[in-house]
Amino acid sequence: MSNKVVTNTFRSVFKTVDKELLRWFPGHMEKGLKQMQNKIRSVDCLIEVHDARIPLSGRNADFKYTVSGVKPHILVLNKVDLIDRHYQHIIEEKLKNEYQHIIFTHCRNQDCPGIKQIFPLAQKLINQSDRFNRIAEEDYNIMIIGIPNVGKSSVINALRVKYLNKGKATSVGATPGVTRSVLHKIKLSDKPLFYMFDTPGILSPTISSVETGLKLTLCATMADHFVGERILSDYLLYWLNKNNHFDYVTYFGLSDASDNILEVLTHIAKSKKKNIRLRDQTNNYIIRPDLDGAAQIMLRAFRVGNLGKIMLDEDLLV
Ligand SMILES: Nc1nc2c(ncn2[C@@H]2O[C@H](COP(=O)(O)OP(=O)(O)OP(=O)(O)O)[C@@H](O)[C@H]2O)c(=O)[nH]1
Ligand SMILES: [Mg+2]
Repeated sequence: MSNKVVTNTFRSVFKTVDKELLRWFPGHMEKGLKQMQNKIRSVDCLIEVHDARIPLSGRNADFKYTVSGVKPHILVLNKVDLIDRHYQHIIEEKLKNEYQHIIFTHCRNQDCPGIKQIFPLAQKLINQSDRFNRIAEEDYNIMIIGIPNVGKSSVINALRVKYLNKGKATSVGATPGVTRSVLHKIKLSDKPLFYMFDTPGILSPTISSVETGLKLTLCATMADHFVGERILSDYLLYWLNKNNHFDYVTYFGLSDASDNILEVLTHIAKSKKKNIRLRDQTNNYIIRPDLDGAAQIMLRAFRVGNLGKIMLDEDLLV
């Protein structure tokens, strides 16, 4: 936390975003969902992966009706390295009526205790279940579901390294929509014979509010251009100020906190020497701060944790 004295008064609501943001369901998601539904009969356990920075926002509530319901179901809240540890217990309490089994993971850490818990818990739950139509089958299938870019493929790779001692079996990437081929079947263990299905990220066809959409985009579950990088960085600034997270002041070398995104982006552009050349009315070149480039720097800093450990749903937990 910054030790700067913060004297400003900040915005209490965020305005300016188009409601179009709330309608987002590209064709590949609809197709992916249908293929997941067709496969559900051959699944013994569902592992829903979500981003620990938004444990309440943007989980696809429709999974309850479309793929979930009768199979054992584990919620994995991934990227726990990016939130303050004390939130884990608060999140568990908040979600305990919806999910009986919640595990927090950090996929880039092979010693992560959460990664070690997933497979034993899945086996225990499957053994306790009657496996419905699959009682005679000797192989066990786990389906990994969730919205885009939360780390579904990373969870699969981490489990595979742990139990099969084999490297990456499925592609991982920083932008949403990396896994497109539906139901890529990946072996997890030989005895007993376990497979995992990787699936593409499926967002809700309608996102409940503009702020939920903005939080989802800040966590890179939707591409930035749906909102626009400047608006997104403005929402980030609004959220940080409103919730008293002022690490950004020190990180970017600002003299004080500010609620004015143009002021902040101009400062970032100047300090990082990000400029663009434009022509003025007399056709001469003029140099201006590259505000879009600065917005990208600000968003990246948030996403890798340089602006502090931030749990974007903290305002919903109180
Ligand atoms: N900080 C952090 N980043 C992670 C973690 N797990 C995954 N990532 C990163 O998150 C991004 C998305 O990971 P993927 O495993 O591709 O996510 P996915 O859910 O399979 O994404 P889609 O297939 O696009 O839906 C990548 O840049 C990963 O390196 C984690 O525990 N902590
Ligand atoms: Mg993937």
